[in-house]
Formats: sequence, C-alpha cells, structure tokens
Amino acid sequence: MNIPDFNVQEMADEIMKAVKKARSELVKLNVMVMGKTGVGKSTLINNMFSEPLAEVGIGKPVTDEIRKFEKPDFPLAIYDTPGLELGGVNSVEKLLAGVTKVITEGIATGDVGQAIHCIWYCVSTPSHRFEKTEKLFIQRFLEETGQFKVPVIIVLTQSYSKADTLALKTEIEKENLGIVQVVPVLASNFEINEEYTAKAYGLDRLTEVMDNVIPEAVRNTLVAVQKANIRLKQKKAQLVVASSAATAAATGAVPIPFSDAALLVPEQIAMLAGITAVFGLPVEKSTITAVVSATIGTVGTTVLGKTVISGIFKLIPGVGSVIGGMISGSVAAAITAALGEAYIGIMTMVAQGEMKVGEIDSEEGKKVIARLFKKRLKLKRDDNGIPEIELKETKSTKKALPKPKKSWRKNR
Ligand SMILES: Nc1nc2c(ncn2[C@@H]2O[C@H](COP(=O)(O)OP(=O)(O)OP(=O)(O)O)[C@@H](O)[C@H]2O)c(=O)[nH]1
Ligand SMILES: [Mg+2]
Repeated sequence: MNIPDFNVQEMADEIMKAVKKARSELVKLNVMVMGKTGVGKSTLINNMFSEPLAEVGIGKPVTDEIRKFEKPDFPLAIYDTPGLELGGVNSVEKLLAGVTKVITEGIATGDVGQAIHCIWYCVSTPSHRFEKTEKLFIQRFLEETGQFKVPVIIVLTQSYSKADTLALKTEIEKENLGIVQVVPVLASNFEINEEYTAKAYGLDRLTEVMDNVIPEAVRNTLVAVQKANIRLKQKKAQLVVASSAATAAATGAVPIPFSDAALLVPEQIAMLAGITAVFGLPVEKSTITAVVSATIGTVGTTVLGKTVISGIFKLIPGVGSVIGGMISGSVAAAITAALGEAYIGIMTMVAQGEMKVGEIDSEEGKKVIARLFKKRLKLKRDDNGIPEIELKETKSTKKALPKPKKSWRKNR
C-alpha cells in the first residue's frame, strides 16, 4: 500500500486549498429587507452578518428604487427597498411592482443563487404601529408572488420593551397574514437611561427561523455568513465531525498499523476544511499549521508519526495499555473526533471574541489547542467517535448558548 506521508506544512496547504474550494462553492444567499425609514434595517443587517453590508456605499440599483448590496468574495446579497411612506398614494402598488419584478427575474434565471431566498419585513416596536398600508402590502405581495413561496419573516426591531413587543406581536399575528413568523429582536444593546441598558437579543432566533425556511442550497451559506448564532455554527460543524469520525472508523475497521496512521489524514483535512467553512472566519495557513502541530503533528516530522500517535494513545480511555501497535476503528474515530472538536472549540472562542484569529498561532494559542485536544481525547466514546457526554454540555459551549436573557440589565 502506498501511504502518503504528510508533514504539517503540507497538511495545512491541503486544508487551505479545500477551504478555498468549499468557500467558492457556497451559493450566494439573497435577503430582501423592507420596512419604513429608520426602523433599524441597517442596524439589523450589520449585527447579523460578519460583513457590515449596510455600510458599503449606496449599493447597486436593480430597479429605480431597489438597491443591491454585496461585497466581493462574500456570498451574501442584501436587497434594500424603500419604505412605503416614500411612494406617495400609489406606494403599495409601486413597491409591489418593483419587488415582484426582482423576484420573478431571479427565479427566471433558473439559478438558485439568483433567487430571493427570504424577506425580512421590519416593523419598529417603539412605533407601536403596524400600519394598514403595510398590512395591505404584505397581503398583496403574498397574493402576487404566492407561486414562488418566498418566505416572509416580520422582524420587530428595537424590541427593548417586553410589553410593547408582546402587544405588537399579538396584533400582527391576529392578522393571519400567511407569513412565516413574527420575530422580535434588539439588534444592538439599547441604553434606556444612565442606569439601564437593554441587552441585544433575538438575532440567533432569526437565524434559526431562516434556516428552517430557506432553500437547502443556501443553508450552509447562512451558517457561514451570519455571526449572531454561534450555536448554529457549532451544530453544523459537529455534523462534519461526526461524518469524518465515522469515515475514520471505517478506515480502521480492519485495524491499521501505527506506521499507516497517515491513512487518516485525508479525512481529517476534509473535516478541518469543512469546519473552517462553517465558521466563515478569515483563517490563514499559519492558523491551520498551529492547530495541526498542537494536536496530531509535530513541526518537522510526519503528521500522526509514531511519537505523536503513542502520545495520543496514552490518553484514549481503555487504549493506553495496548501495545499491539495497531489502530482500531474506534481509536481512529476517537482521534479524528477529538481533533475536530478541539478545532470547533478554538473557532468558537474566536467567534465569541475571546481570541483573535491572529492569536491562534501564538505559544499561548497552541497551548489552548493542545489542552482542548487532550481533554477531548480523554472522553469515553462509542465506536463511531460519538462522545458519551454531548458537546453541548461542555463548558465552552454553554457560554455560546446563554440562558434567555432578562430584558433588563443594570449598568455598572
Ligand atoms: N441601540 C439600538 N439602536 C437601534 C437599533 N435598531 C435601530 N437603532 C437606531 O435607530 C436608528 C435608525 O436605525 P437604522 O438601522 O439606520 O434604520 P434604517 O431602517 O436602516 O433606516 P433607513 O436606512 O434610513 O431607512 C439609528 O440611530 C440606530 O442606531 C437597535 O437594535 N439598538
Ligand atoms: Mg439603512
């Protein structure tokens, strides 16, 4: 058998290649944003996505009034529409015509990357008003474009008051408009007065609602471009790990000798690239080099070389004493899963702002990675590498999934 011998640099190169490919394969997500002037559309967009598209100039006109905002190499387009109040007496029909045109033309291309995948209709909670023209517009819109089934989510913006939010939500829900859901959000912290600040919330919920209604082809894109729901990134990354661990288990179904451990590397390359794509962070080769060298490789030698493997063996429950020099399926799965989970841990820290991408390859960063990896190696797992305790019960993920916040928090 001819087994490729990867060293750390080669493995990092391969991962970077796979990451580039995975990124270029993401289908562009197209979101149309509507609502009156000043309701908080730009604030919502900028807090939802990792690139602040609402800040990049005036956008490109796609009709007289509708503008498209996008950035090179970022698979998201925001279609910004004018508020109904700007169209005069014929405002509903005028906006409807423009919006319907954009949607129809997108679908007509036959390319899922050109279609509008979701609409946010924004209503501001402090305004206390869902106006008749807005209701009429949504009803007419759903009639006209019903065949295309574009999901409409009503986003209640600036929802720092619980009572106002509930009242407006109930009022809109009573209309039975045929929209997906009414989702209240506070896109960024809101200072009520010197003493009280309402904490931002709801964007994670909005991503979940979207994830359920947008086409399958753009779900991975949503996970990658949004920054509001780290738990969703973790969940999708965990699926990547589970699949790679199962492949590793199959590779070791007939136990492989120590010296053939490199057989596991191609799957681990695919796994680390997949996780990187899900998190959508600007990872560089030096980042990957640090992750690989702190876990399954030592710089200068082969990845999963004999020394590394024997170090790893000592930590896996029930394996430490085995001296047969063979890697079984469950051990192959455990090593692969531990690597993937350690990487998810690091990506989570970066996504939460606890660490910068540039710090991963520092001495401190590598220590953190090594510690995470060892901790995950010590877990008891089944034959496919699934840990007995779920990842969501670990401490670092708990932080990513805060308990529902109280709407009020005392300053100081
Ligand atoms: N603190 C806080 N302020 C918000 C929030 N949403 C909107 N605002 C404020 O409300 C004002 C209007 O928000 P924008 O995001 O500019 O509203 P817009 O809908 O994009 O407005 P136009 O582009 O003019 O139609 C700004 O001063 C925002 O700072 C929020 O979630 N939190
Ligand atoms: Mg704006």
